[in-house]
Amino acid sequence: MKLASLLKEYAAEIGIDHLGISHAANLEAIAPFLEERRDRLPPFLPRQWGQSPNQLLPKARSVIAAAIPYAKSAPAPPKDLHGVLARYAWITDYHLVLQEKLEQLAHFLVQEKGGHFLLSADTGPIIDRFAAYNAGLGWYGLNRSLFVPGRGSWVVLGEILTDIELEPDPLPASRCLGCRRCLKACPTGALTPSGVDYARCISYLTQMKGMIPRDLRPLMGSALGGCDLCQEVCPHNQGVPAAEGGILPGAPYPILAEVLAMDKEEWAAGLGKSAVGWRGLTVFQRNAIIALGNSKHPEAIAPLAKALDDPRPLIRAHAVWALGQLPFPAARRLLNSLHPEGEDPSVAAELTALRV
Ligand code: B12
Ligand code: SF4
Ligand code: SF4
Repeated sequence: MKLASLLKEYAAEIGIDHLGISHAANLEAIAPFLEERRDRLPPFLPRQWGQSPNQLLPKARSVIAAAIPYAKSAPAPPKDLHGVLARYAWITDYHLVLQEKLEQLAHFLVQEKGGHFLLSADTGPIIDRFAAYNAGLGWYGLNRSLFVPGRGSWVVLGEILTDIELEPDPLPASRCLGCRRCLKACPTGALTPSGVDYARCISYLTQMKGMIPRDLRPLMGSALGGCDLCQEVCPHNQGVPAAEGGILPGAPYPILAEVLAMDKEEWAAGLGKSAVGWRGLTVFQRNAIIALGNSKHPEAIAPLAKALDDPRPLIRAHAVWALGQLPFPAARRLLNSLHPEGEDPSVAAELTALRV
């Protein structure tokens, strides 16, 4: 049996049902596209990101791409004021699972053939969707997601670059219907036919540090970590079978008041284990405050009043904004009792913005 077939057989044994192979040189085709939009890429990409395969690994020959499904059906939401997590954050951080499986695959190849390897998944230098597309795993949707037959876009991606020559898989045909449901579902206008403007994408906003731009906060709804809106509406994502494994306690609808009362230990033992955990509790609590403001609900006043006494200016500043969203005299009275003088500049700016 050919090495590529043996590898796929082994992959299925360790739970990777979607594995594809391409010539490493195929990745070069993305270079002009990236060059054209260098100044519009998100700030957190690694230094070597998008480099040519031969710069990443001498004599690179093949890319082995893997897709791991994570679809889950949503339970009923709780009655208390709650936020929403994107599906990839309902489970333990997928990076750990991918890394382990890619290491197993590389180990298998070392035993069969030797060779050199570079493993990459999300935080690595390879553009995962393009690698998966070239390896025949699936097609690009208009929402820029990579869709795998039978799994929709509810898959995470990772790959191995190697100097071993392996038989490539054929390119997939696109099954995107061009129905534009994904474009219409995007609340911020981040998604257009020419791509995703990361700076307006709710997924990015929930992960960025610091102050969220004021005009975008109302558009975030109750998003606490990630955004699935342009995937949820896609016909290819309906009726996808649930992947193995349970969901983390607190997911997918964390209670907002509980999020604000959480300490670092509770975070680390629970939702901090998910793929949105890397940004830390403060960013997550900032998002919960925005969700409380967007709820326009009287029960949001009490947790927000407490947040006004928080030692972290980021939390106080967003709490001022969130209280300003609540159309109740009690919220107005609280805000009127505050003064910009002597406050952190970020908090003072929010108070001033309310009063002009
Ligand atoms: C930066 C980043 C983000 C940024 C920017 C997203 C973006 N679209 O650029 C932010 C934080 C907003 C983000 C959000 C999300 N992300 Co993200 N993200 C990445 C990261 C690190 C790089 C993505 C990237 O390449 N951006 C650069 C630009 C250039 O990409 P693009 O505009 O989409 O361009 C693509 C196409 O135009 C196409 N293309 C261009 N020319 C050509 C030519 C041909 C012939 C073809 C076929 C294609 C093609 O290729 C380009 C590269 O893929 C990857 C991991 C990685 N290392 O690759 C994960 C990754 C793309 N993210 C992932 C996920 C799950 C998400 C979210 C769904 C998370 C969530 N639920 O909130 C959202 C989805 C938002 C969306 N609609 O894309 C998964 C995607 C899995 C999948 N099935 O597609 C990845 C692959 C992580 C992983 N390892 O699984 N993400
Ligand atoms: S993830 Fe959300 S905000 Fe980002 S492009 Fe999709 S729908 Fe728009
Ligand atoms: S919603 Fe329609 S246009 Fe968007 S990715 Fe899915 S099939 Fe394509």
